[in-house]
Amino acid sequence: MAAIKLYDFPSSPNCQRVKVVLGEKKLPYETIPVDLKKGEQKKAEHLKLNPYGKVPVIIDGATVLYESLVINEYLDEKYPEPPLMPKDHAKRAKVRILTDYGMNHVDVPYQKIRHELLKDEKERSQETIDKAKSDLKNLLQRLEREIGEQPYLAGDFSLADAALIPRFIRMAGMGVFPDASLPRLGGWLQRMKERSSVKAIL
Ligand SMILES: N[C@@H](CCC(=O)N[C@@H](CS)C(=O)NCC(=O)O)C(=O)O
Repeated sequence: MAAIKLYDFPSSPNCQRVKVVLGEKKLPYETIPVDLKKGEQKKAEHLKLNPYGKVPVIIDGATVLYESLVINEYLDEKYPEPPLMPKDHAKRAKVRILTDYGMNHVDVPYQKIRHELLKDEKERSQETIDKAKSDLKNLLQRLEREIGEQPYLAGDFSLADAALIPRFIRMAGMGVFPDASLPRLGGWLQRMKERSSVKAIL
């Protein structure tokens, strides 16, 4: 079996979530670097693979795919061992709801913090950062409740955990974790960091 090709930029969270799934499934893959800083993702050659001009892209035999969440669902369906989605339909839907929540519903404060931290230190507004962090922590309470006493977001390790871990690693870097109001998510983050698929992206 030819190795899957992954068009990659190492610090890209969108590429990292695909690498977590490749790692969980122990699928061999070859990375093809795309230098986002040089704009290689907008070159005609890359646009033929991904019309959005972004990474990740995977090539698996004759199949070319982009969009990290779609890639991960494809990998789970094509390479079912170990399964990263529950069998039960309602639980599968729940994995998608948690993924959507962690990707989209917490995005505004998350991006606000990122945006501020990208500025020169003297141009940053600490007030904006503090407010966005507080909003983000409030939104994360939903996931804190969802995980409850379970080891992973939807029970067993699933595509929801793979989808959200790159973002949570960044949140920890922003000082959102550890936080006394989010002890279960803090525990989850630690458990995730112990998985070899996640260690590979740290
Ligand atoms: N929704 C896409 C987002 C992909 C994305 O935004 N990738 C970033 C890297 S993390 C990228 O290629 N940015 C370069 C650009 O937009 O020009 C996915 O999940 O794959």
